Amino acid sequence: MKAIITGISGQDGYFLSQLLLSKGYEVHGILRRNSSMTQGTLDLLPENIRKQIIIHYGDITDGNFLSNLLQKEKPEELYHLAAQSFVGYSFQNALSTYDANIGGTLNVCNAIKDASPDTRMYFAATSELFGQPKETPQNEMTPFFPRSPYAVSKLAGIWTVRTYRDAYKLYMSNGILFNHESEVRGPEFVTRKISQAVAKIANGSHDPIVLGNLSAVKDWGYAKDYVDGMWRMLQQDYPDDFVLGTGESHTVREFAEAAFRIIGETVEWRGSGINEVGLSGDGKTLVKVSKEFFRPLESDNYKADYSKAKKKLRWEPETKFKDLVRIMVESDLRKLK
Ligand code: F7E
Repeated sequence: MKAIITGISGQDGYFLSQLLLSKGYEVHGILRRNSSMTQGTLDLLPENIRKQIIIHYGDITDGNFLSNLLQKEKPEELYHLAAQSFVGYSFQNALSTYDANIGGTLNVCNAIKDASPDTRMYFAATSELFGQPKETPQNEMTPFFPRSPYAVSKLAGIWTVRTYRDAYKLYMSNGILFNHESEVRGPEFVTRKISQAVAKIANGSHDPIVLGNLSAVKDWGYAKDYVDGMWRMLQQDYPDDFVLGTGESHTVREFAEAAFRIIGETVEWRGSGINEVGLSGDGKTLVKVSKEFFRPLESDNYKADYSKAKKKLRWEPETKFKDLVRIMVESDLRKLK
């Protein structure tokens, strides 16, 4: 079996490439060349794994590149993970988010249609499509109501995939994934920002973590569990759309509390809104709030109903919230040793 992963240098590419290699796949990845030649999470893979991955340098915004690649490789599976995936940044640069996330997805769909119609495609959709959801928990039938340029781009993406699936009878499945995190998560996302800062504080730093909306409610799972769900989506008789999540909700405040608990600190919250602070038992400021990290619109109150995936894919998340936080903080503590 051969699979191509777009976005292989991101968090999910890190776990998915290892999963597919362990199943005996030939794994190909698309990587954008950059001047510093950094390779994202590929650099974090053990050498013996990394050298098994066949890299193609190119960009998903280049339709010809994708068509030529699919014409040549004709993979059984393609996992389209590449995206501008940081919601906060999408407010500052909507156009580049649309170019990568809408244009890129359209290019992948066209390349499959024209050059390799037997390729099964997974598209990384997102719980952000629900915006500020009208019902709890959210499942595949919950109405979409995007509240960021990122979510708007993914709305176009999911509907492009659905349209190509129906119009050209292609095997294309959408994964509506809730937040999934890990020890290789980018530091701009709140969970890794917290785990890195907590590890630094444990090592003597006096810098508090400066965060935005502490009350945002998300459904956080472990990315390693979710890539298994992606793979399962492509092993079905028919393409379909699936929600993956944990069914458990937590606030950013609770994530911070759980992370500090790993290093033996209990956070006491004082004040509210922009003036809220998290203090340690001996009165040290551990957490502060700044307007800088608030978004023009928030999208939260998330809680996944993943019963369809459980029934049809036999998928369930294995890692509990507390264990996820522990994995992340302990990994960042090890990095500082
Ligand atoms: O924010 C709040 C922020 O940036 C989580 C992406 O993978 O998951 C991810 O999107 C929450 C938000 O992830 C800070 O307002 C508070 O409510 O970690 P995040 P995200 O926006 O949920 C979805 C499913 C995706 O599809 C995306 O691609 O945390 N928050 N204080 C903060 N967020 C950040 N980044 N930094 C803060 O200081």
